[in-house]
Amino acid sequence: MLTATVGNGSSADPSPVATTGVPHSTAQRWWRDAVIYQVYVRSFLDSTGDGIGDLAGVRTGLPYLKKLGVDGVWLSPFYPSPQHDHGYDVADYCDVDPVYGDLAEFDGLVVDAHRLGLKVLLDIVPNHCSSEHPWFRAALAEGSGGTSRSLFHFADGRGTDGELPPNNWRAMFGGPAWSRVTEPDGTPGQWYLHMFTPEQPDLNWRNPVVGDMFEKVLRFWLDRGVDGFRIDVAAGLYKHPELPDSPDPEADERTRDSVNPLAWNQPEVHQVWRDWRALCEEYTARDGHDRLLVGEVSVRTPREQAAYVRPDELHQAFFFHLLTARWDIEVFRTVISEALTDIAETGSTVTWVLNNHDQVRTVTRYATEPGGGPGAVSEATSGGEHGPARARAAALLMLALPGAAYVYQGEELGLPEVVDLPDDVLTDPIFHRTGSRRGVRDGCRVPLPWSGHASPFGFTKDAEAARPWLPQPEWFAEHSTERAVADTRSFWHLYREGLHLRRSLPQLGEGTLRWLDSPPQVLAFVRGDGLVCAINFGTDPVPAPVPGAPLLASGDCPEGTLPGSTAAWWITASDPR
Ligand code: ISL
Repeated sequence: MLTATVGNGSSADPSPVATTGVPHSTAQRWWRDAVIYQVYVRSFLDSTGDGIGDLAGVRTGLPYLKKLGVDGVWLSPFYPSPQHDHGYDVADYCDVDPVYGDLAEFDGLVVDAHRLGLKVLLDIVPNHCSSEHPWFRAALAEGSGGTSRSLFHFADGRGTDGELPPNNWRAMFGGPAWSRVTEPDGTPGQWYLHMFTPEQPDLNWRNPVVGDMFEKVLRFWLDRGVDGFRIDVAAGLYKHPELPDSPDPEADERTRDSVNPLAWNQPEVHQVWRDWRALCEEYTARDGHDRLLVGEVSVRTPREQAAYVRPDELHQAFFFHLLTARWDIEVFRTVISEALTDIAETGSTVTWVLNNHDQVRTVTRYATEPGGGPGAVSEATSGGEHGPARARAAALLMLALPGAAYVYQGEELGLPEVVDLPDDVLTDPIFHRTGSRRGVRDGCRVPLPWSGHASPFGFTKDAEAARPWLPQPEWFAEHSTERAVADTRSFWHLYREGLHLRRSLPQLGEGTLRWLDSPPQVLAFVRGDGLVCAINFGTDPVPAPVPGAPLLASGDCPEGTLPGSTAAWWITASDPR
């Protein structure tokens, strides 16, 4: 219900204005405040009964997503791949893995999506390919000195017989970032660089052939009608040209090298994004519709991230600082303020994200805080007392912030992380390479529950089907889409209502945000002329900042109050302070 209520808010002076500085989006610049739904294809919907989701399943689910109210989908990699990292190890960038369908199915998906008014984004993986890619196979076959080796980072080892890796870099998924090959004559040979698993050799972007290949790949998919790309590891690609030792390869976590300043965030990478942006503009010039580049840019600060979304580079970069923020009002306030200052200065909009296929789901993450970040989830916790309420509140906050947002499949169902998958079903290379469950990502990738009371919960098409590729717990029944859609108090209805209000209210989407003075546990701001959003990080109720019933709330708000772990939106005709 759209209830216009009048109120005077709290009494102190407002904080300074933060603004995105550009007018509300147009059809061309649709991405600036779009909400995109991340489809992890493998776990969305299985049409063939092999226990693995596929493109035909995605097609079937499109009307559901339309009803939810998102603007488009980002499809996780479905290219031919040996699946060592579930498709982030690409063997052929211009085809569909038979597990997921074929090109005709893909073309049908694009047609269906566009008919429904949904954009389609693909996941492109330019930092590395699969060790099964023809280039890497050729590099192995040609031996030391072969031209294909220059497409990757091959180097002689250190030590008397080259038995030591060329430098001390660590892989993101555990172990050294180098593996030694056996040369065609059977002798131990050179080493090659892989910042993730050995099955994902890093490409050498200093060789122009690599960039030329990716230009063809982008054109291949743009010509098939896609609306843009999510770019994997967009702060990667270039390494320090001399591949020297990292000053402190284990400064971050024991198994991750994400802070190695020589492996990431090299200045040369920005030219790639300028070239890709120019290519997108070429397509925009043809029909007036922007193609979107959204980067997975994992860098330390919002300011560093801003460099990737300069006007001639990527359109968007996921703002992971919100996703990694613990449930703490000051952390949230700082993260949001920095985003609005640093990213808005570039003329882009902030791209908010709370969940994705690499992270512990919010319902579980927030349940375990304060005290632990995404890597510190107790196995005993699966939602907890506060998790769902906090996750609902965070969702409403995210949808009220200026800019774009991404929703990860299952987020709209309030799906908790599956924290107790037995070791023998875990598929994540992080588990197999580190021997530890820390940071393991299977728990957020369990196939979605659609209907019914028992696994496969409608994920696979019939009872004869193979079991889902990861086991679904019994309690998934409580989170099926069928139940969620039928229950007006579900997460699903909260997301749906929030998404629909974003469309209908001019204050939401792009625009300004002005902080309001508020009680110590409450973050409150006003959007445009009179949409107030407040979120109570505490456990006790506080007086609502605006009298009258909220327009939308993440939980019950007894008259005039905002309970703990709750967010709400109000429309007010008076100037809130
Ligand atoms: O996830 C991260 C931190 O927790 C990021 O630092 C990092 O960017 C991430 O590991 C990279 O992820 C992406 O590339 C991987 C793939 O396994 C992930 O699923 C993908 O999102 C390798 O392609």
